[in-house]
Amino acid sequence: MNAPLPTAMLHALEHTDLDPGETAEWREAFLALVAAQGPERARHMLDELARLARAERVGWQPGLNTPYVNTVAVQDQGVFPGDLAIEERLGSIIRWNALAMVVRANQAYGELGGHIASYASAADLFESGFNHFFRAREGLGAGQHRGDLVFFQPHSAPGVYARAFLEGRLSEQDLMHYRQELTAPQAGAQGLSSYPHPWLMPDFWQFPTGSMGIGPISSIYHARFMRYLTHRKLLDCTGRKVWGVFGDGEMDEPESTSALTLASREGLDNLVWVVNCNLQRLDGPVRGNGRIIDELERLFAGAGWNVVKLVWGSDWDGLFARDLTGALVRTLEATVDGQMQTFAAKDGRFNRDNFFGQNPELAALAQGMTDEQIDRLKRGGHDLVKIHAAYAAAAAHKGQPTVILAHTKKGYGMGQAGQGKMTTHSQKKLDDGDLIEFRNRFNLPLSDAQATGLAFYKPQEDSAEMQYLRAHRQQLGGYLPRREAACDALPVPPLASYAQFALQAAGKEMSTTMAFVRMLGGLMKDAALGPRIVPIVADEARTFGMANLFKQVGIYSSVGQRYAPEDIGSVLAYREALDGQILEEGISEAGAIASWTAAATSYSVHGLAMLPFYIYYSMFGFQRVGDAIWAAADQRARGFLLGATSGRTTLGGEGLQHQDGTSHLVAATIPNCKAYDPAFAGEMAVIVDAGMREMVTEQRDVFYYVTLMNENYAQPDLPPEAHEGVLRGCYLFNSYQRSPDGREGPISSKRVTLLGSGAILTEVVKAAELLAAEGIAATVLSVTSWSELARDGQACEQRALAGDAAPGVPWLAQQLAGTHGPVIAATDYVRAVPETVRAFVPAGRRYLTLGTDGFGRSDTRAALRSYFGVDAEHIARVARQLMA
Ligand SMILES: Cc1ncc(C[n+]2csc(CCOP(=O)(O)OP(=O)(O)O)c2C)c(N)n1
Ligand SMILES: [Mg+2]
Repeated sequence: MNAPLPTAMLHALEHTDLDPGETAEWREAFLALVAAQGPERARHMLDELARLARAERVGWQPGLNTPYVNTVAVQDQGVFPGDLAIEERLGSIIRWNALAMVVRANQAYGELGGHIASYASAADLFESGFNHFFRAREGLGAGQHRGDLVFFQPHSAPGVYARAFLEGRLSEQDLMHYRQELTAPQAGAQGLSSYPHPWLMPDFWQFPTGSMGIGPISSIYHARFMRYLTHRKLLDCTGRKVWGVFGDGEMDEPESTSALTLASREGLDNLVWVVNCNLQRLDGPVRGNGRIIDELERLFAGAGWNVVKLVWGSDWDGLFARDLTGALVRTLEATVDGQMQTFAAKDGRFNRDNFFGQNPELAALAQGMTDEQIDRLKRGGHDLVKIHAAYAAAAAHKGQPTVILAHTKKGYGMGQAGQGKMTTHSQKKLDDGDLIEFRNRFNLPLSDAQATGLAFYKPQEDSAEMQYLRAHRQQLGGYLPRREAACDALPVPPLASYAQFALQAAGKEMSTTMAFVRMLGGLMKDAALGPRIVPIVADEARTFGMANLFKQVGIYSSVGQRYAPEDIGSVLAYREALDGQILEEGISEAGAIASWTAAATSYSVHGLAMLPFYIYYSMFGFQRVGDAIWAAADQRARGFLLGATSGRTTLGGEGLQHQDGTSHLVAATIPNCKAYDPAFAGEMAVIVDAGMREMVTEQRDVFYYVTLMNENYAQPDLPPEAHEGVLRGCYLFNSYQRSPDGREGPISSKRVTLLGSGAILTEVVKAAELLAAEGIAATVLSVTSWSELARDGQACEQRALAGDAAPGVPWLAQQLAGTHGPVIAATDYVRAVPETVRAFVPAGRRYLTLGTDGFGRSDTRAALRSYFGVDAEHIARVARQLMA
């Protein structure tokens, strides 16, 4: 969608030319064609020439870069629909309050931190969106807009607070408690979180972006999930957009760019990214020796995105128009970002001498301008008119996602104190002179005393500014960001209706993975809940025996299935469909978890509760994408993560990089994650049932992590009285005692208690049988969740410390109360997992943990369990030693 460039710019792009005369003839012919027959014919001719060039193998490749100028040509800009003067005044006020908020916090407490320079560069990009594009949710009723999704650059949060202050959504007291969430309530204020954190500000922030890279990938999968909802006819999301403002430095995160081709492949024209190209990151230039805008243009264009470059402000239009020799474009194209940053950091005089002074043509261009005017030449991302034109082009673009590459200055307007300075990212102190200069720079109606005193400024309610701000937000559906949680509560079918086979397994052999997949198949048939289930896999459905679901519910594809699958006649046929239910994400755990997050937060983002089950190799979860799970927790996700083929010895031959011995350790560190390691299908069924109720019926902001095994073994019945224990973390599984002659005998004086979880519970049971045969009575507790046991124990402890007269007895202690002897705990995870409950083992009882510390390796399960010391033999030996 590149607009024609003035002829002069074409001159600028000339290469070394062996026959300029001939070149001129070709050029004239082409220009004549454009003039006479228009761009369509010209494009046709170029296509034809390109085809010929390829056929003749001349080795020509089309470049992906366009000239270093705005994509939207001046003549295509359209009329700016706002009041520029008012918007600029509003922008200045918001800039000021954002700055004042950060400087104040740091004057009071130097340790609080915060950022000024990022928002200073992004302010106009945000404000254009707020005034003209970002739609808020009107409501959940028919015909009401459910709102755009807006991802904000995290360290620009002060600007979003400053706007909410003008909107009357935050008070001056709130602004004074930026980054002071604990102290704020004492002053009757709301603390403002450092970055967008829905966990900390659940009525405000929707999307956590504080960890670079997670916002970008998340925005793509949210946009795709909206398509999924629409195609499955669950919710019509047409007309809603996902906007994301991200940093140019942030684009270096692998997550940022890893799903670009998914966005274009899916034709996500509901997605617009604005990359704030202030040319700097924290330490220095993003690409000092190159140009980040060029690099990103090639990357995004190559990935199939619509690229809109927003490089220069309106006051450059005249310069380009007067530049008949192309010197300006040529010079800009020869200027690397490190140098551009220096130009940003210096004054008008310096720029006249060192930029425009580079050659006589440029010097002539600058002749009519004062140093002040040169200093104020705006980059595209600071010009509200140009920004509006770029956003409008992006919003109207069909068939592709759009990225707007917005050229800005980091620390814009911070003058000597920070604009374009290497250290500007962390600048949060401004002296009186700097503050006065900033006030002057943005014409703020503040006295010297108010400026140096960092007074917040809010125009009168009846002022033109406030009326403008309110009217524009009203037109766009209300204020934003605003997180909501209202959604429909979903009924969960009775457990027996889909899991009877697991509860009364009667010794049938199966793995917990098989049981889970069978249950999932049953649940998806439930008329109410079924359609809301979102099964997600990262190219491992066959590994987990889920291929039957392909045919049953289909794999989501935005284009249906355009081929006859090889296995078309089979009951397991690979069926893709527009209304397919399974999200098959391919080999991208980062993508799959982003997808899961989109589904798991649908209740809030769309007002429609969905229930995702993402099943994956447990090793590639918390270890591989732990930070993304942490962000999902922040976003108050509700759904199931199923860590399949779990355990360090149970996966068998797969070895060091596949065998997970730690995921439960990490899961335990996430406050709203409930993690379970059930041994049996019945336990798993009870956990899934409770989880569904808690999340979609009671609507609590928790998510469940359940590990599943691929080992087949006999599945016992689960008695109803065990259900509570399963959910609380452990229950009495069985007691084993025999007299030496092999008959059931009286209680031996030698007694031991064994705790086991997951696949190792079967080893524990075998150990108990071995011990019983030797006259040592063994009681076995099945531990379904170490972390729930630990949390419960800690809660009792906390209550006791707080002076509660009835703090309660930890569940583990209660369960151990009727048992005897030393306690031995064994798991397929590192010892640190069972160590987390040590404090809640009754006093005087020896507690010994067995686990799988060290690197995994390949061998049979038996050999691995022997090696790590978690097999029945080893457990029994340890018990004997403790008896002796
Ligand atoms: C995963 C991650 N790594 C590092 C950081 C620390 N960090 C915060 S902002 C920033 C620089 C951001 O630069 P850029 O994306 O260009 O944004 P700008 O401030 O320049 O607008 C860094 C390194 C982070 N927040 N997340
Ligand atoms: Mg940057």
